[in-house]
This record gives sequence, C-alpha cells and structure tokens, in this order.
Amino acid sequence: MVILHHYPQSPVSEKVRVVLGLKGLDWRSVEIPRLPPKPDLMPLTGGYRLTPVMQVGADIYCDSQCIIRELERRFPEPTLFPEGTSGMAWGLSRWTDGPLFRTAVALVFGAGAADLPPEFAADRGRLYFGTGFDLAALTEALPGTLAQLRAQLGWLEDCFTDSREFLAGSRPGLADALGYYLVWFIRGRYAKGPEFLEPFERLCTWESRVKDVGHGNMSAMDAGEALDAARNAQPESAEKVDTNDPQNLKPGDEVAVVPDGVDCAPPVFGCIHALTPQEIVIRRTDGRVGDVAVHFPRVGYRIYQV
Ligand SMILES: N[C@@H](CCC(=O)N[C@@H](CS)C(=O)NCC(=O)O)C(=O)O
Repeated sequence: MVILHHYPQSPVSEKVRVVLGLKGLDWRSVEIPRLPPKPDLMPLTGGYRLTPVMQVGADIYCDSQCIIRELERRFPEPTLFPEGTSGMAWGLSRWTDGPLFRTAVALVFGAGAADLPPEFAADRGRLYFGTGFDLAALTEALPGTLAQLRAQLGWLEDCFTDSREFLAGSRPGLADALGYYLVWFIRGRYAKGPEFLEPFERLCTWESRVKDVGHGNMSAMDAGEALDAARNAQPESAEKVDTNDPQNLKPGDEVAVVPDGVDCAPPVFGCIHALTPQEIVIRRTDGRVGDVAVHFPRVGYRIYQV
C-alpha cells in the first residue's frame, strides 16, 4: 500500500501525484500541515520536513526523486521512461526541480508578497532563498524573473514543434510530470498565470493532456492510521554495500543526512542499511513507530559520519 504524505497545494507533490496517475495506482493520502511542526510525520522521517514523503509499511521515502525511483521499481509498467532510458529524464529533473522551480517560486512570491501569510513567507523564503532573503527584492525583480521564466518555458514549448504529444514522444512519462508541475504551479498560484501562459499554445495543449492523466485512485487516510501501519510492519529493504562508495560509507556507519543548500532542514540521524550510487537507506528506531528504514536520494543530499 502506497501512502503519500502531502498537501494539495504542494507543487512537488503534484509531480508525484501525476506519476501515480501515469501508473494508474491506488494510493492512500495523508494530508500533512504546510508548516512545521509536523508531529505525525516526524516519527516516520526522523526530522525530514519537506513535502512529499512516501510510506510503504515501515519504509519511508524522502524526496520526490527517491519516491519516483521507488514507484518505477515497484510498478514498472507502464514505464516512466517510454523512450527506453532514464538518464535524460533524471538529468532534466536537475533543471526543472532546481533553477526552474526556484524561478517559479521567485515569481509566485514576488508577485504575491502582499498576500502571503507572514509565517508562511518567512518559512518558505528561508527555505528557498536562504536566511537573508528579501521579499521586497523578489517583488522588485519581477520583470527580470518573468523574462527568465518566459525564455525557459519557451524551451518546453519548443519540444512540441513536431507532432509529438508528450515530451518524450507519443507516450507520457517522467519528463511530462517534471514540466507539468511547474506549469500547474504558475497557473494556479501566480495571479496572472493564465495570461502569462496563454502565448505558449502548444505547451497549454500538452498541459491539458497531462492534466487528463489524473492522479490515479486516491483515498484519504488518517495520520494515526499511517503511523500504525509503520509500527505494524518491518522495513523490507535489503542491506546493500557499495564497495566503490566515494565517501567510503558502509552499512553500520552512523550518519547524518541533510538536504543540500536548505537552511531550515535539520539532519536525519541513523545507521546505514543500504547504499547505492543513487540512494542511501538509514535505519532508525522511534518510540511511536518502532524500526523504520528511511530512504534518501544521493543527489541533492549530504551525508556526514557522526
Ligand atoms: N527536493 C525535494 C523538494 C521538496 C520541496 O521543496 N517541497 C516543498 C513543497 S512543494 C516543501 O517541502 N515545502 C516546505 C514544507 O512543506 O514544509 C523533493 O523533490 O521532494
């Protein structure tokens, strides 16, 4: 049973919801708070506070990259990589989820500064732009931000100059989820979003095609039920050793895992259980949920021995 801990307004969660739709999955939805503290999530993640998080029994997957890789492993058909290989789509994600996402956030924050609840603005400002962030500067920079965004959305628009229906060809895949969630975010959260997107005609046609994919079959779940599901399960992931690990890490090492370049995300402590070039799994024990295995991607995360 796939459980997604998320909230409806979260763009990164929208990316994962589209992936669940592409795979036509049944899944359970736990709605988490938009701001810390997240008391029903922390026992599962050990302190990781970002959204979304996926849970399968006592295995907890942090970060959309890790979640999507696991969904592809567990449910390989239909594949997220209809072009046959995954490397280009993962590479694309470093653009969409990095610079493009930050530019979209700069737009939404800069344009909506006056309406943002102060607590939310303070938290997200620090998260995406660092401790010394300046909301007024984002508003002042709006024309430049729009220019950056328009040029980059032009690259997506340009993908559809041939008769393809989806970014990688005739079938939808990860690339579509990666582009779609940002268009969804701009359309829904920037007051002039629909107007700004209108000139990108092919992009808008593709957007409605991806929207039609849907989110699979979601049913709501209570946070307490999800915690019980973890407590009543044992982590399933196998121990893995990477003899070529550049950091010389190995199962049994006590480590701290922390998202790279994020100011207000505390480290998660645990004992390495599995290590691959793409993923680290740490084991930890919590009073509420017992033993859990917490999965993180390697890309975008720093690991320190403690
Ligand atoms: N690298 C993470 C980024 C996730 C992210 O930035 N999510 C936003 C919501 S869209 C977030 O965590 N906001 C703060 C929060 O929910 O507490 C991922 O891909 O999952």
